[in-house]
Amino acid sequence: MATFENISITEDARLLLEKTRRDGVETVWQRHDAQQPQCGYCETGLSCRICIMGPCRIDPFGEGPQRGVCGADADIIVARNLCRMIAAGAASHSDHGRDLVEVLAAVAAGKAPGYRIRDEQKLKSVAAEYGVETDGKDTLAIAAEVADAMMEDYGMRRKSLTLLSRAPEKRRQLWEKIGVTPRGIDRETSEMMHRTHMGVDNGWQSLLLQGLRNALSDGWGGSMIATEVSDILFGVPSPKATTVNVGVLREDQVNIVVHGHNPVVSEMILKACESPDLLALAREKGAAGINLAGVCCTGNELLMRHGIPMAGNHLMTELVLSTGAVEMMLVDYQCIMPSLGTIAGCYHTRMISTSDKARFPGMEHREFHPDNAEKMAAELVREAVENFTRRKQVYIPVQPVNAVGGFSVEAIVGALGGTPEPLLDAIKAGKIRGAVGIVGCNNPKIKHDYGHVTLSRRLIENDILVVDTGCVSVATAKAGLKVPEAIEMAGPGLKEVCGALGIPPVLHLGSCVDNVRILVLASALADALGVDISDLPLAGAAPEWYSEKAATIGTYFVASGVYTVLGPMPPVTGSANVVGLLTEGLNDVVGATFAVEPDPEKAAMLIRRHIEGKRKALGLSSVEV
Ligand code: BF8
Ligand code: SF4
Repeated sequence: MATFENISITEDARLLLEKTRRDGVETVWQRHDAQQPQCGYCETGLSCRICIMGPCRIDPFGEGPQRGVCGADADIIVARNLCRMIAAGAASHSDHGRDLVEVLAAVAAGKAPGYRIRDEQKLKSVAAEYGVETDGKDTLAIAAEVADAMMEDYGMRRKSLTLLSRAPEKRRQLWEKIGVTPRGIDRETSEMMHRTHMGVDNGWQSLLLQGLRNALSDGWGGSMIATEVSDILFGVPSPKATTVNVGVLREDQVNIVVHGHNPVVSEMILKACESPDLLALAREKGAAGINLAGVCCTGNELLMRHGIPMAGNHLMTELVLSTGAVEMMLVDYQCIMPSLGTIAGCYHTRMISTSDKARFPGMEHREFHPDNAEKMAAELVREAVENFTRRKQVYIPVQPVNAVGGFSVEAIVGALGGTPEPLLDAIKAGKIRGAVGIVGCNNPKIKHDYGHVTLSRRLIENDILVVDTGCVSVATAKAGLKVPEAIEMAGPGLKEVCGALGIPPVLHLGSCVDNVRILVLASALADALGVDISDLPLAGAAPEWYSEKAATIGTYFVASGVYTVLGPMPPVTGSANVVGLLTEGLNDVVGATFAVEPDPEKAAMLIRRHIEGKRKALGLSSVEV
């Protein structure tokens, strides 16, 4: 077992890890150790269990079998495995988007008490994009039609997804030319699963092209709908001050933590936490108030829109429970370790699962639906308050750190004075060299938060603006990079620009579905310059990714023209052909590639070199890296 210093760069993680050892609580890092050595066939993508003539494996050293029972070779098996990862990631985000569309439809039908249209302006602008007439119509009628039109995007009624219209013209033409224009959101995932069935698509290139189309159906479809409908129902984010790390839990208050992804649950919990009756009950029970905090992406959703404090990212979720300070944790879906119920069982914490599609051991299941959510949230918050008196010893070992979140594209453009021009001018003048979206998870294979924070620091030092989402955004906030004063850590040009605007050099764009905000921003910059996204001095990075969703995000970034550097190696090294296509060949197909570099110092060099290369090609000043 590595020392705590080697496990995480953050003080709260280290101190709480010690506590878990004292308490005899097992964490993700111990389980990761217990899994060593992990299967080399799976790691290289060379195992296949798609059918039961197998399972099969290909010997990477050329001595053992080179074909599966059906005859599939290494290229086919590796491509199929990667494509199924992409399909699973696209399905996850897009299904989350579908749940929001259902809430929007229920609101329109008057069947979702407690929810409402919080941003009519956004509803109207999205309606216009969907060709829904708004003049003289009432809000709920517009909402019903928008929900309906979005549902069509999920199926097979369209030749291409509606929101593709946001992509630069050149990009859309390219997608059309190479045959990856996504049609129905569900259709592409379904077709991906079909093609990877035994005996269907056995061209590793054609499989991977469908992988691109499937990922695009998430980025410009399911995830984009998730973000847009969340903005309509809960408001377009604007800059908000907040606090982060485990120190956001309060010793003197009832602590409720929301975990998962869909704001449909967490927004209702927030509402209940503000109820005067429940606050009075909390005081009766001896608590000074009710403190709601988030972890992971549903936490990001609340942080972006309401400044709700953030207790931690993916690898912190077990440790947050070990404080003994959490009265209740509510989860919906995605990235919720099935260990959490067991860990909560060592403390007084009540664990509640809320989604009809996600059950967990050691949790009580209390299902949320649009029609009962408001009532259910009030009941559960009441029960959390009542649980306060069962609390035993509490260990909250750190003070929270300040951060600013809430940078939607609308907010960024607003901060720039209403157009992206000032940002472009700064890029043209070389004050800002370019911008990088750092996204994704934590992974016990990588020192917790080290990749995110190191890469962000190196980029801002070199005048590269960083925008981040998901678990990255928690890491950089904890490291103090998300306050306006963090410009002191930036290079002179970025410092000057961010200083003048009063914004941090690392901007929080939201949850993982909100990666689409990066696509929208990139499109706005490309349009303003009259070029394609792949011409811009931009890059993406996922320094600590673990999930299928992150694989999909990386793929839609690359398919949209954004060079993307991954930290952990995806399971593809068993096929030199697949590796070659992903890291070189795609340049000729979509004008961008993947790179893999686990060392964030080296990843920063790769990205800087890429950005300077793009600057040069645009005729802008460039430096040798
Ligand atoms: O969607 S960054 S660990 S919490 S997958 Fe999960 Fe990864 Fe975090 Fe959010 Ni995204
Ligand atoms: Fe083996 Fe082919 Fe079946 Fe995969 S699909 S398990 S390679 S027989």
